Amino acid sequence: MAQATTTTSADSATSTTMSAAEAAVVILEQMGVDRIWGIPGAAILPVFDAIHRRGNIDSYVVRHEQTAVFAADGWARITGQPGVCMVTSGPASTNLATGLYGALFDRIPLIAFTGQVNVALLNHGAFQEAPTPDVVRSVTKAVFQPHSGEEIVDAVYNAWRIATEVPMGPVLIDLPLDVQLQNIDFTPRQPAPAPALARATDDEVNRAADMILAAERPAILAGGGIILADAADEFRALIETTGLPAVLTYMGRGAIPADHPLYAGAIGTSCNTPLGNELFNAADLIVNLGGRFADRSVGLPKDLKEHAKVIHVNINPEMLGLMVDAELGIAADVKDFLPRLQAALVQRGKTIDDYKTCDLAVSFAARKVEVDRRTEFDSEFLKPQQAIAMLRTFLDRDAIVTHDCGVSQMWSGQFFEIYEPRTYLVTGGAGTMGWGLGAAIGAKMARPEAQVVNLLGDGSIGMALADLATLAHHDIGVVVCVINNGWLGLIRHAQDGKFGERRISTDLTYGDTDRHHVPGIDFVKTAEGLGVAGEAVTDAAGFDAALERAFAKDQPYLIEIAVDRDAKCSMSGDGSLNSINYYTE
Ligand SMILES: Cc1ncc(C[n+]2csc(CCOP(=O)(O)OP(=O)(O)O)c2C)c(N)n1
Ligand SMILES: [Mg+2]
Repeated sequence: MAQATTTTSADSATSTTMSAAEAAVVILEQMGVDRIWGIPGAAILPVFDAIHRRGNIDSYVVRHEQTAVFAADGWARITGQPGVCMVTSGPASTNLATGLYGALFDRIPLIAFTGQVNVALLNHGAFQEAPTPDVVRSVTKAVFQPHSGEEIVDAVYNAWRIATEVPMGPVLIDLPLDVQLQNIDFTPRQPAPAPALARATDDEVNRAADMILAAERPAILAGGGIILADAADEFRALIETTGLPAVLTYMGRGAIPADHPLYAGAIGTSCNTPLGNELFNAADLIVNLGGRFADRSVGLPKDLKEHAKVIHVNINPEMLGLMVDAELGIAADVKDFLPRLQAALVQRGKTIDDYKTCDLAVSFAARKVEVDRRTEFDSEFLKPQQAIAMLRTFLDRDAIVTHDCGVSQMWSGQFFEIYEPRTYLVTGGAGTMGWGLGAAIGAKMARPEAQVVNLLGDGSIGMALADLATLAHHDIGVVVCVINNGWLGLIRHAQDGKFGERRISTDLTYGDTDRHHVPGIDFVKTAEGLGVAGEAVTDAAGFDAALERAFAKDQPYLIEIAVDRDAKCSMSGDGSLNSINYYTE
């Protein structure tokens, strides 16, 4: 069990006697926490009660624990600060595991509090005892189970430090009930200053610049690290000064606006643009800035190594060499690295005017329209591709969209253009169905003035339906757009492609309905029953009108979009970037 060690220094603040539960809340307040998401239960009540008595933190009850951790995650993706969720022991704590896993994968800072049985009852099979630390150890950055009131104080300060230290991640604090109730003399501490981030040496920067100059067709690949490091401005400056074409990973969306002339597209086995993959495949040098070389981004590493050398810059040394062996791997903060690389290239006399890849980028930009995917169809049923493209046109540039997992999400990865950092919230590593609604709740609370949409499939909303009530209960103006194809569509695609169209357990339709051509759950009635207004649409004109009504005021709203059940999605057949079937129907 990770036990806390004190890493903060005491200041001159005076000590006060209070319960350890209250001390935990005081520390959260000190860190600027003003809201939490959770569901109380007997084993965590002292902390909830301290929140109530002190009155400085708003507690938002949700309808399933996983929504609490997803909301904390969404909050953190917008603010850059840890979101906080709080649940009880046993099944409530194990319900957090999926959310913690996704946050660790995507390096999102959050802090989860769980209740636990009294210390003396640990390992005795008491009611709702779960081995929470063991359950979550491999899906958190750290886990604490304090066995004294003083250790709770250490744990909360250390959890905050660990969650926010780059690479960030989720931390869980498991609080035995009796320990929460212990009275302690509490003295607030000054949080320890954040450690300096890893920095490239001058030699590394120079070697990177020299490799770029020696390449014939270098391309810059931006990953999610650019977003997490708030380095989009530095990234754009590098691109604009040098004329190097930029391709983005799925997590890197927003690093440069999609309508920027030097944005060459997105790579991926499914969430790509054709040009992005084409440029990536044409490059003889890939400079990966803040990405992981995830399999769904780059396809098969051996294909990449056949045509390109690699420079890989990532703050997390564990990412270097994990998927792809780089000729030059640098563990560094991209925000520091980018301007230094830019200066090194400019110093070598290379700018946008004379850079040889400039022509390449411009020719790609010119071809953008030519090879762009089709978004208008004259078909009997509305195509999901068209609906997603329409949604993009309707929304503000800085609207936030969250996704779950499925073929609808892949269509969004292909058709939903992103213009600003921290507006495209996706469960990149985990691909979690049921995630997007919770993430949208956290995001909307972090940016109340923004349009926030959870765009997802009918299977995915099925995993989060109860938390439509959370939108209604707390009046959170998230608009949920359900692409209803009546399938676990992505899996059906896989059955069609690889298992001879043997479609087992992927058809979600049942019963008879005259509402439209996708029988099954009536999502509008369900939403209304939970207190959220909504409407179902079946064609483009209807969808446009529904969007107008949904965004006419800041309100929770659900639009069920009944789409062509047979629409085909372009994606890779064998996991490589070279085998994508590009459908135009
Ligand atoms: C929690 C979870 N369970 C299972 C999966 C596997 N999975 C990926 S996509 C998918 C189907 C998604 O269906 P839907 O939300 O309707 O989206 P569609 O593919 O039809 O657009 C499934 C079952 C997953 N990603 N997450
Ligand atoms: Mg579906």
